[in-house]
Amino acid sequence: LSLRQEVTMALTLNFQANTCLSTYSTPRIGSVKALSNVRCRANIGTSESLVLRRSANYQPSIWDFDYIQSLNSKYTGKTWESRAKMLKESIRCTVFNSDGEMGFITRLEMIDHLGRLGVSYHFQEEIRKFLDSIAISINNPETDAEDLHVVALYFRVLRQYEYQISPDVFNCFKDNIGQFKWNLCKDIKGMLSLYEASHLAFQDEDILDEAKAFTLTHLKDINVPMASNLAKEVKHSLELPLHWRMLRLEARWYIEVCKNEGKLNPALLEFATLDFNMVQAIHQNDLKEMTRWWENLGLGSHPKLSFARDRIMENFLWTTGVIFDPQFDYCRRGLTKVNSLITTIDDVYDIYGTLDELELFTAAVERWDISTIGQLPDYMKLCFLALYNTINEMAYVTLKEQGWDIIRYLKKSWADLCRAYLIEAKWYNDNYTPTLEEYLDNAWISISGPVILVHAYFFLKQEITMDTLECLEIYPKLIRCSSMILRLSDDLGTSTAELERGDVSKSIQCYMNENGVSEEVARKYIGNLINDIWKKMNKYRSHTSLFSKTYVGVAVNLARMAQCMYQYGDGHGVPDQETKDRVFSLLVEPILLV
Ligand code: LA6
Ligand code: MN
Ligand code: MN
Ligand code: MN
Ligand code: MN
Repeated sequence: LSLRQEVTMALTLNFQANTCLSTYSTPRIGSVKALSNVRCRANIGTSESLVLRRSANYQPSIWDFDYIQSLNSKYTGKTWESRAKMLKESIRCTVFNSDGEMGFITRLEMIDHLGRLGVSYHFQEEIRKFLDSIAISINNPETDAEDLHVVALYFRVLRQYEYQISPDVFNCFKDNIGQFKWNLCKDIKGMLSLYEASHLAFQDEDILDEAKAFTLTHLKDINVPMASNLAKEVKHSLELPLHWRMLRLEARWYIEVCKNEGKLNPALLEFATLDFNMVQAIHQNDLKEMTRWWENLGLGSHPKLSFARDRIMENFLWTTGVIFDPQFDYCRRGLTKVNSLITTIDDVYDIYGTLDELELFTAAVERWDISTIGQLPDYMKLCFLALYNTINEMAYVTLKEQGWDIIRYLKKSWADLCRAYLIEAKWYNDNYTPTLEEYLDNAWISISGPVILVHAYFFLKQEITMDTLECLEIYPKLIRCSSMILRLSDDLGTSTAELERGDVSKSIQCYMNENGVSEEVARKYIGNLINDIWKKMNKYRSHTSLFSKTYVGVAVNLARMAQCMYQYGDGHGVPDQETKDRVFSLLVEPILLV
């Protein structure tokens, strides 16, 4: 043993014995063995001097490898496929047949139901055709322009599908002094629809801000007796509006609500249930393969990386929020790898690495040169080579299949991420609290949104153009907005624990420090900021011609997934609370077919 190794061992033992027994000793799900994962705070650095390193004391993965491999949905194969196909055709006939049997409003509502049930992706063409035909017809005699629910639904659905529609359609609900008419608040269904519609606002659409404030006030303290289903939907909306929700979780929730209430026709519910279960079976396959990849890579279990989060399940879960459609399995798998590398490397910068080491690592990523690896400490060699090999392999696939050499785009996104990480590490080291603006200028990059979204573009395997590459390289507004929502949501959910453990001041603390306000006030401010950024993103998603609808969907869904993951705290780092339930309902348990 070298002197250094001896010192390390002695220290490790000492710390294990005295100061830092892990608080976590959780059995893994599906496994009988309890893991006692002991972490140590002290270790030895690259120099001979003794380095005190922090520990996040993250708990180990709660998911057992063999358990994940044993997942085996029965919803695959010909029998289910042909049943689903039959149901789909019957729905197509009922909803979209051209003899106009189904009225305008019923059809509009049906399109909303299909979306919420998670099956509208089967009817994209039919939906477009119908919306094309109604996009100019709010004054159609068939429409009741006085019915708040109908107008709000019309507005929301058209905005969702990126049609042009002005919020002036709501003018008729105002009185002669420009306020929303008082008696509207008795119409709870209409108020709920207006509340949901208000989240599709662009900036400077004041009437929608007023609509949101108006409906929020009244929906919050409804004390008239309501049919229980409506009450349930109001509560659900107030927790998080539809437009901000992760699609798959919403689909499961809505299918179950409709079943309990006997709402919608049985064929539609059977189709939605079956489709959910069949998609889940596909996700299980992706998950199983990714878990094998992660186990093989060995970053999650390597003794030199025991400070880092081991979160393959959670990293995969993100991708089902970002893109769920069966055919995009390559994208889900690629993003799972990217997320896993990010999660490990983020812990290197935030927790374990010394400033000198972090400078070296950043330079290695910038140069993307394997010969720099010799200068890195062992734990960083592992991270660097895992990153380098994984990303190069992805670039190879694009080169092979599409003929584009994309290494420089991928590499740049990682270099930008590491530079942003390094800036935060220096701020922390200097005990410096930036202004909110200074912090956010860096933090939308350090949350890894740009890395995720640049890679996602290639993982979709759509046609690549030089224009798009040039745009991607400077991170278009769509990427910036999505990343910023990811950052702010993450700060709301994780910064309390981060500050306790020792980390750079996050948005909440920067704002508190800059304005001398309480945490509560700062949190509210950040919440409003998220709201503003959604408005910008709503605009860009309707106004980009460069990116496909699928890609725009990925960017918007990343923001939605962030709001889901951090809705109740740190859903990414803390695996055994809401996230565990969500994994079960999205990836493990099928919905009962009745
Ligand atoms: C969040 O951790 C984390 F690891 C992320 C990289 C968030 C989003 C990533 C995906 C999709 P943390 P920090 C895997 O809260 O240090 O530690 O930037 O991020 O606040
Ligand atoms: Mn580990
Ligand atoms: Mn972190
Ligand atoms: Mn970080
Ligand atoms: Mn965080």
